[in-house]
Amino acid sequence: MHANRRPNTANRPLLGLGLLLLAGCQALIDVDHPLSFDAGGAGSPTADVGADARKPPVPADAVSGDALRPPPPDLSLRPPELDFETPLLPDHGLRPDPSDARPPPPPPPPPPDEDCHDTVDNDLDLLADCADPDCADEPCDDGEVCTYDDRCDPGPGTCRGTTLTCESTPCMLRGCTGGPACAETPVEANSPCPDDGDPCTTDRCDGAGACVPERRPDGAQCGGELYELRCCSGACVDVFTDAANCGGCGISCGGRACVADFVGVIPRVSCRCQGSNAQCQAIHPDYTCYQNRCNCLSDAACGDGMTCVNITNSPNSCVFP
Ligand SMILES: [Ca+2]
Ligand SMILES: [Ca+2]
Ligand SMILES: [Ca+2]
Repeated sequence: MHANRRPNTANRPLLGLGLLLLAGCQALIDVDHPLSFDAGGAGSPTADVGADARKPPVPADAVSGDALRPPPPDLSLRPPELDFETPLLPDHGLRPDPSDARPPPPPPPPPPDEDCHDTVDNDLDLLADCADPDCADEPCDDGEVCTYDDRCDPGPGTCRGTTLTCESTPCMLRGCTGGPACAETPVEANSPCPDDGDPCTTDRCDGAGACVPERRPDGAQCGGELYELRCCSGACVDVFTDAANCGGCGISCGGRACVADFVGVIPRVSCRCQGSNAQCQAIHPDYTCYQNRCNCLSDAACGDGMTCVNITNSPNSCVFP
């Protein structure tokens, strides 16, 4: 008996695998061209392993830049516009008010002009007051009371004034005030001031600043302790010899001589006469002529302040006190 031969189904998978390998090999054989790019396509490289794969290859320089450019973005995918105005969180009153924003600090102010009187370098050029040329000829104070119109001298860069000399005199005190004029203070009236050299004047301040010579009275001594030197009408005369002021001021001898000597300590001085009372009475009626000298009979015959001294057995004499 023959057993039925049944198809060997156990080998069918192997058969299928073999067909599949064969088809794959055929495909490898057909792909004998490099990958080609479809320049007119969407730009993405494609491997055409079908009928187009047999087209001649496109030269590399025929591929434009556009072919390599990525596709334009899809604007429909753009994110939504950001909203910066709407707070993301409630501010609960803590959000700063734009009106409270602090303004930017102002630029620093420029340095001030130079003040020429404060010893400070105000304009920051390292030169202060008169040392700063900005202060040239500007008023200043040199600290000297005897200068005035003080101004900054741009040469040395110092403050200089015009010198004023204020000299005092015996009867006027003068002092500087810082101005162009001296202050003047008169010395009290009748204060002594220097002798003017005339012995018959007394020099006194007049109370208005001047030293005024004042004539001394007649008969005032003008020669120290010398009795005979006396002031008469402002002149210092020798009453022992001056025929116009013989023995006293104003006693004129009328052209005759004036004679003088001493009787003890008493000066005896009178005009000469020659036996005529009239010669002596020309001086004053209270005269006589005795022993050839005019003889006074009373003080009235003498000068102011003088005394007619009676001298025994001798002509009398007018005597200064
Ligand atoms: Ca200054
Ligand atoms: Ca300065
Ligand atoms: Ca001054």
